[in-house]
Parts: sequence; C-alpha cells; structure tokens
Amino acid sequence: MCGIVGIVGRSHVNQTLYDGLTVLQHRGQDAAGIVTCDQDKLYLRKDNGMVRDVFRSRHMRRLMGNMGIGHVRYPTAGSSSSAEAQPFYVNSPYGITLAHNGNLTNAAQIGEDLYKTDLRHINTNSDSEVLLNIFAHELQRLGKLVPTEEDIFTAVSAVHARCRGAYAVVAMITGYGIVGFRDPNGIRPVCFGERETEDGPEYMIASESVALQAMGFDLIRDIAPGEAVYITIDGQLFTRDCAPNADYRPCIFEHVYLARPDSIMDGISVYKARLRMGERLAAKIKRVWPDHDVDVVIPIPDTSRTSALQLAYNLGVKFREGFIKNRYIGRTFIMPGQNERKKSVRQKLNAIGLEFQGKNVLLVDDSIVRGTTCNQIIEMARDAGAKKVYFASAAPPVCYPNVYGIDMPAAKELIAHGRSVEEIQRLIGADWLVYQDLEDLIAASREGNPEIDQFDCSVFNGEYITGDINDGYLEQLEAARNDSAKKQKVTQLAVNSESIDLHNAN
Ligand code: PIN
Repeated sequence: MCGIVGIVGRSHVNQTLYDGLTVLQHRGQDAAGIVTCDQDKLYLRKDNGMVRDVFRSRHMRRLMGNMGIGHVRYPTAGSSSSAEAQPFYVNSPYGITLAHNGNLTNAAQIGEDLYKTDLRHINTNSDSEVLLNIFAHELQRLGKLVPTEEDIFTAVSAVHARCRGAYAVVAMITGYGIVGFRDPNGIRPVCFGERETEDGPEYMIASESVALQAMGFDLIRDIAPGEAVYITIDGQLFTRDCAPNADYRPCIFEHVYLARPDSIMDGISVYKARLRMGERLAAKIKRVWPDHDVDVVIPIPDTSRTSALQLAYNLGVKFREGFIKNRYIGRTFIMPGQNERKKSVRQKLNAIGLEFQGKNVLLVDDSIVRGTTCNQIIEMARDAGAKKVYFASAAPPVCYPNVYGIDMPAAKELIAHGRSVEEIQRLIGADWLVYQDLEDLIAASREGNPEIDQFDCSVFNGEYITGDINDGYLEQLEAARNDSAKKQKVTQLAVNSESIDLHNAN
C-alpha cells in the first residue's frame, strides 16, 4: 500500500505536495519522494524514510515549478532500497515520471517483454518502473512531438491491455501535464479535486480525499475503474474511460484498516463504514451469545475505535479507553522479523489498570492478521486484572495473502489460514472470539454506495478478481514475503544504501 499525489497549480506546488504526502503518511512510512516540473526541467527528491525526514529545507527550495507528483511507499514485494523510492523517471518520450500504488500481477512477464520486444531496460525490481516503461513505450509509439489528450488516453488504454493487477497511478509528462489513472477493477483508490484561485483553477489527484480536503481542494470524484484524468499544465481537465472491460471492485480492506476514517472513498465514508461494521458485529454477538456477560468494550487503538464505539452502543455496554498508545512508535505490521514485532507491542500500548480490574472485557480490533499482537494484548489485559478477556475482530478471518499491493504476510504466517475460529481463539489466548461475517462486512461498506456491487475481498475469501493468480504465483509471493526473506532484505538494504541513484537531485 502506498500513497500518491499530483498537483497542477498556479504557483509553486512543492509545499502542497509535501503537506499532501504527510496527510497520506499512514499509507506508507518506508520511503517518500516528490518530483516537480518547472518549464522543461524536472526536480526530484526521494529517499527512504518518513516525509518529514526525507525533505529538508534545501530539498524543498530546489523543488520548483507549478506542477508535480509525490509518493509515500509501504514496502511491497520486491521494494527495499532507496533506488526503488518513487517517483520513477524515464527520459523518453518527453521525460515522464510516475508514482504508483498497487501491484502488477504480471510484472515478470511484461518486464521481460519490455526488454526483449520494446528494448527497454528496467533498473530495479519494482513493478512501478515496469508500469512507467509500458506507459512511456505506448506513448512513444504514437510518435508525436507534442502529445494531445487523445494520445495520453490511447497510451493508458494500451497500459490496461498489457498490465494485470492493481494500479492507481499519477504520472507527469514534462512540460505538458499530469495524468491519473486506475486499473479496470479500481482496486486501489484514487480521486481528484479542484481549488479555485484568482489565477484560475488548480487540480489535485490523491489516493484519499482527506489529502484534498486538508489542502483546501473540493473533491470532484473518484477516478472510475479504467478511467484516466489528464490535466494540462495550463489547467485544462480531460477525462476518458480507457478500459472496455471495467468492473468496479475496490479493495474492502481499505475500509477495514488502510484508509483514514475521514476519507470518502468510492463514494463511501470510511468512518461510517466502520460504524456499520460495529453495528453488524454487535448484532452478531447478540445473536450468537444473547446472554453474554461483557462488562466493558475496549478498543485496541487506533483503527478499531470507530467500530468499537458503535459496537458498545448497540450492545448496550460501556465503551472505555483501556489502552493508551505511544504515538511515536511505528505501526507493527511493517516490521521485518517476529522478535522485533513482539517487542514493540508493549512499547506501543499501555493498559489503564482500573478499566480492567475484575471485569469481563471485550477487546475490539479492526482485524487479526498474524495474531501475534492480539496475543500479547490479551496477556496485557489479564496482567491488568481482567477477569475474562473476549476478543472481537471487525473484519472476517484474514486467510489469504494479498496480491494487490498490501504487504500482507505469506499465507503460512496468517493465523487464520487453515484454522478454525476455536483454534485461533486458543492460540491467541482469548476466552471467547468473534469475527465479523464477510457478508456483513460487505453490507457495511456497500450501504455507503449501493452502486458498488462487489469488492475485492481476496484476503478473506481467496477470490482474486483479476483471474490470473495461480498457485505458482502465490508460491513465489510466499518466498518473497516470509519473515526470513524480509530479514534478508534488511541486510541487503544496509549494503545497498550507499548506492547512487542517478536521478536523485539531493
Ligand atoms: C493498527 C491496526 N490494525 C491492528 C492492523 C495485528 C493485526 N493488526 C492490523 C491489528 S493501528 S496481528 O490502529 O493502525 O495502529 O493480527 O498481525 O497481530
């Protein structure tokens, strides 16, 4: 999962891009980058780290121009070194830069085609560099000195024909404009908005509406699946459906955990979807355990708070803050090895004893992925004096790996993979465990926008909607994602960090 932004403004856009990226920082803390365009020159700064660490005043001063794009990266399969921070650049045609959120499931195949047929060299392991070169190649084939919006849309259509998987993209064509596009299933989110100025309208494309809102842009709408939006450097906006086979299937895990609650995504308020998850979970609890003895509902901060609040209300049980989070420690599921992950939970959360002593507590989390943190949190609740510790997950069991750009662990490392709810309950050490039903999760999201028939629910049901995922692909993914592979990557990273990225205007 990553965050993308693009702006065509009327004055320098560096600060707005920077601020927009900080609003999207939850989508990736691994690397950040901005490229701006001033006349026919590009200025690029990218590196590993959080937005506030990557950009210093001296970098910001150099990022000149009224148009630019930016990216925050969450590590997905293959990414690690700062050379793989985005945006990526290719000089021909026009000078194109690109930032991508998602994962191409046929990257290996089309990467080979790029080399053997299109005679293009890819210098990293990143599928985003592949995507950029496909787009560049398709634009170059048109052979125009000045690209028109028709040319841009033709190239995006060709990208759709060649690429499989999930991709929400912003690309900048030096001297001409910014294009945003989304795969034909609209798996990963991207939207666009407008801000009026005295000199005319400014446009912003972003992964989440919260970035537009925070920067004073009005949300126009989400980019539709398969659609492309092209904004010229002088502020004209064009849109076009570029995929004949578009079929809206946005990723439901955005609503569960990834997105900020204050975003409106594909017409759905993430906040309200989470409230409805709580409502439906409460209904299930009442159904399966009508005479429950829960004294208090306690969320595991932060994401689960919204659904826990509504769950408690609908159960008619007290809602209390029992855990306080040290907000200066990173998210847990981005850490490479099991030991580090274990250690960080107690550093990250602290229990308020008086909310636990002698009580039957129902802890609520947004999801259970590996089950390692909830195991420790349950232990903490017992240490704090809880009589009984029940556990509720606002999402169904996460049983399958994600191939569409979320850095989920390998199948074997998912606690729910091949296990029953009773087994999981025992493993995490809860006195009782309840999961949201998938149909309830879908209903909670869908109620926000009934026009969306289906979602990508692959981590819950193993149905990969792009239809190209076979066992071989999953095995490769498994090899790249298991803990030992990640550890190895960290060692490599230490070795690679001295390498020089030719395009980095540091
Ligand atoms: C964490 C949100 N959420 C907590 C992410 C933990 C799974 N984990 C997914 C639960 S926060 S585990 O609110 O953004 O801080 O099952 O892998 O142990």
